[in-house]
Amino acid sequence: MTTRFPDDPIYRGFDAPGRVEANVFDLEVDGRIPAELDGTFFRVAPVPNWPPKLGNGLFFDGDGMVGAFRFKDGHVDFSSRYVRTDKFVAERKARRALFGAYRNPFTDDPAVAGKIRSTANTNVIVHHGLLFALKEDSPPVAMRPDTLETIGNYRFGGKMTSETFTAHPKIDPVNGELIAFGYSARGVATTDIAYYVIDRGGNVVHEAWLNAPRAAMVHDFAVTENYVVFPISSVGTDLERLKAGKTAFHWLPNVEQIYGVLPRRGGGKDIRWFTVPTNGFQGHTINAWDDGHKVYVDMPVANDNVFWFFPEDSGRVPDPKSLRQVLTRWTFDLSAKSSTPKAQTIASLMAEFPHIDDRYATRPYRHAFFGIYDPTASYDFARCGPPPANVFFNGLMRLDVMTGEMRRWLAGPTSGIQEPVFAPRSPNAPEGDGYLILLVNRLDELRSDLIVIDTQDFEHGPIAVAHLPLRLRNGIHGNWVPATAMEKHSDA
Ligand code: V55
Ligand code: FE
Repeated sequence: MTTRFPDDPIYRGFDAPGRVEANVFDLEVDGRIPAELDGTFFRVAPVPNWPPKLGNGLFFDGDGMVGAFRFKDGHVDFSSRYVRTDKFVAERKARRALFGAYRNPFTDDPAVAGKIRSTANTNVIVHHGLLFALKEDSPPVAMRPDTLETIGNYRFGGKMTSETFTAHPKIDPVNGELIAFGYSARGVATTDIAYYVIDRGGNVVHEAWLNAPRAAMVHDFAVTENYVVFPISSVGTDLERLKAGKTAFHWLPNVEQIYGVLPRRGGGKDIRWFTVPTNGFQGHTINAWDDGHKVYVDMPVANDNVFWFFPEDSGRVPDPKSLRQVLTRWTFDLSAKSSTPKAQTIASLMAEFPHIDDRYATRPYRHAFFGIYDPTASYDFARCGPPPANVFFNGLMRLDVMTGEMRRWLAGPTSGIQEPVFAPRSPNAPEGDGYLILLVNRLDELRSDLIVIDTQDFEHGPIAVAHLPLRLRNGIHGNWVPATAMEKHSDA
């Protein structure tokens, strides 16, 4: 059995699967790591352990490798571990891939039939003292935040019966609640959505079941003080295509955008569906809030299918140059009869991986941070070769959503960036006053650096560069977790 990955750009260059689990104590630093940063930047990347069972795979299907950067007293220590998912354990024993195509259990080896398929590769959060590695097709996988040791599949004391749990739950900064949902909650391609509110101690305190108008990907959602909003995407799925061994998802070219608005403690019958006649590709929620009657949701919406690896049935994928994205503010007016939300443009550009000052999550806010792709920025093809096929962002943006003011920083002609997270300067610092922490891909050296940017001196670039002696493949999501949020839990 060969262990060579296919000759496919998704497994080449910067995004070759590194598969290294590491401990690097006290990274070498140029500049100054702020001494007041006391906490951990957790992030997760898909890093496939095995060549794909069917000969080809997707970036989204790699095994989750969690990285932790611990900041303390002006120093930063790094460690990384694969999440020991059921998939990881079974495949390591077999020394080959047993799970088949992305999100398609019909393509699996019979030896793993019925097993939880989580790759745990999409996001990592800390709640009630546990670290959760998340994949939207499965329950969370709990880990110990201090050692990155895997505890196992987690169902909140058995109270979460959904088969799935989003990679984008939200934490209410006021009461510590974890607000979450699972789609395809009663199995692949079902329209069931399970909705959960989990208190700060990890207890399920509210549950509702909804029936979505179509079976489609629901990657992110929005939470306010009093409401939640589910964008039901135009990336559809169905059982027939799964059984036929086609890609699990495909772009639905001629459909409406759908958004479901539910009171935060509402039941299934309380959902109100809104539609937008023009199709769109919904990106990540920036933030959301409400004033009692109106619910506001800020998010990027693109004019066409961003997921080129899930083409529409005709085979068409848009030319990347034809993709246009608008940072949109939706207003859902619950006191009006109209079932179409109002759309306002905050800014028009390719900006994604939004992070805000989490102390303002679910409430009115002003500052947001993004990765951007600036097509006019210079790129050193001679030294770097083609940019990574999976993800390529070449700069950062700080956006004031009140005034529309944008400040940018470009990573330079030999670098790409990964998702930035925000850490406040101090617990009582004003909104957005603090640091951005992120990985920079050195595409010429095939090596990673961790950088820290002061948000008050944004265009200046890094105040600290922590050098890693290895390459960390493009990741998906991560979070800054202050040391105070890491208190021990009885399960851990
Ligand atoms: C996304 C990522 C995923 C996935 C579904 O960015 C959606 C969106 C890393 O895996 O499985
Ligand atoms: Fe995401």
